[in-house]
Amino acid sequence: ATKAAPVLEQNVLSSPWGEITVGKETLVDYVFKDIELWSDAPCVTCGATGRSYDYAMTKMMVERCANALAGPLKMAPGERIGLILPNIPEFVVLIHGAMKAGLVVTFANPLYTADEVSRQFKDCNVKAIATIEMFMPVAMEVSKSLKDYKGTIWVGGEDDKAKGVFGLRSLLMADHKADLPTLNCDDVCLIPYSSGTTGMPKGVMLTHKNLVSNLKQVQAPKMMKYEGEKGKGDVVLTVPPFFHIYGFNGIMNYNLVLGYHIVSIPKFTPDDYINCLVEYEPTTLFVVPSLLAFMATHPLVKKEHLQSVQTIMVGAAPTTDSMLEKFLLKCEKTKDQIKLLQGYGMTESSPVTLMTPYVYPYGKVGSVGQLVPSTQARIVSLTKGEALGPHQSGELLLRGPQVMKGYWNNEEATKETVDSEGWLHTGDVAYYDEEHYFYIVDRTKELIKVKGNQVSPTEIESVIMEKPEVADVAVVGMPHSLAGEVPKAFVVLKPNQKLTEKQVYDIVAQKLTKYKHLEGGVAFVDSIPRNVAGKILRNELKVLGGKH
Ligand code: 4UW
Repeated sequence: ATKAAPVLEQNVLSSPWGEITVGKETLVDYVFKDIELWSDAPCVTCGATGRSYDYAMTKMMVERCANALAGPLKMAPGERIGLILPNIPEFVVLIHGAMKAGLVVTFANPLYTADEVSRQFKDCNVKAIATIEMFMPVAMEVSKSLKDYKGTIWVGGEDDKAKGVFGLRSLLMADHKADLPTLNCDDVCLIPYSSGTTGMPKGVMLTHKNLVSNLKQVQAPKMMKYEGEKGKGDVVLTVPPFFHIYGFNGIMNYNLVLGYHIVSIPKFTPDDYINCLVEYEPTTLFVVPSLLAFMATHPLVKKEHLQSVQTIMVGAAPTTDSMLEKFLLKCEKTKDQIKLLQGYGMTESSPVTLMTPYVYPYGKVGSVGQLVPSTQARIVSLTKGEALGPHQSGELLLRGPQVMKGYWNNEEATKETVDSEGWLHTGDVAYYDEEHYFYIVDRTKELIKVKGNQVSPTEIESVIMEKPEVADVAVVGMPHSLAGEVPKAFVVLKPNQKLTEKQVYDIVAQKLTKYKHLEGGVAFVDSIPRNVAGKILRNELKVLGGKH
């Protein structure tokens, strides 16, 4: 079942799983297209509070939300709305409601500082924000920096007209009627932020067509078990955030299309997670490697907790064979009893491009899988740029209908990332074997991944550079057993200036969210190694970092 597809000219590989039909559906229509088949089945449940909506209720709330946004909030098609929300059932309502109203959604990690959110929301000119009580202070502060701001939606809160606050409940209860626009599948509907191969986080423009194509690709008949099993009543427990492309499209939308019951928790705690395993008996878990490591190694997680689990999908950062094996040992199950699937993707590709098929040979554990349908790949040499054959490592290039339209307001970065032939330059180093299974071995881009979260070294560097004592700085990712990587800073001080490691740590901790903090440490050096073009030689620093 896993025969490689023929190699095309110039070592271009195509998917062994065929093609999808790229259609004209909009994301919200596609996601709820089969809802009559399971309208009274549970759709999305908060694993911490038990709050739950069935499919019919969710769809009705989506429609009312769209009308409220176009009505009382006066949001016009194409305008941006920013979500500052953890994984709660209302996330589904707000994001699909906004898209149904023709709005473009951008989402931020709710644990971001006001500075971080503000930078993103200003960049794409957000005109309304939706959030929960805990993050209202951030939302109100950020809203002051936004032009033509139209209002804040408070999930779980009441109207406060004087402050421009709309309670979600009262918006939905009022059942407003507005003129909703006719949507075009080529319209941008989502702008998540990614640092790409270099620099600060940039808005990634994804269209309905990009996102729907990817949903079709990951449901490829033959590649996945799911053919003919729709609506079977799977229960999915997921922690990866809905405000990241993997959580939003790869998990939320994917499971909505299939009519599955999505259980999530707004904040990971071992107790809540284990309670969900026991109470909901999930058949599928969506995880990142650090969560897999938690289950495999934490003494609180017992094999009895994992008895209902049939499939685990892991991705967003590298995981190891030995961690996968440790997990199976913990469950006392074989790979035939629990399928460990891996996927690889990027925000810039909606996100999935490589995935292990549901059935694959044991020896391929550790691979991120094969090309999903309608996707092509090339591996090009890092030095000369020529296309390489099997078992040769080089930069991974990808092409398919899921590749972004471009970066928001940044033509230069777009051109550097998606070339004139449509190839997405991933900045990841990979190779493939004879059966066209891919293996990620390294990264040429600057990106640091902490527990699956993106960390842009440029962003941390720019915060440290604000200190007058600092002459130069570079941040790199250092390997870490649980988080995968953690950031470490190399700082050059100006002559006769003093800063302690703690002071540098604190500068970052004040401005940026927790997973961006310098857990890899701070080292003071005489100079930062750079090439002739002034580009930081990060690999040299990584080697040095282990010694400092
Ligand atoms: N192994 C090694 C991996 C892997 C990886 C990603 O934040 P972004 O832009 O996007 C993501 C997307 C994750 C994802 C997509 C689809 C999927 O099926 C799945 O797993 C089930 C996960 O994280 O970061 C993109 C970068 O993250 C690294 C890699 O460097 C990539 O360019 N990355 N997945 N399996 N590294």
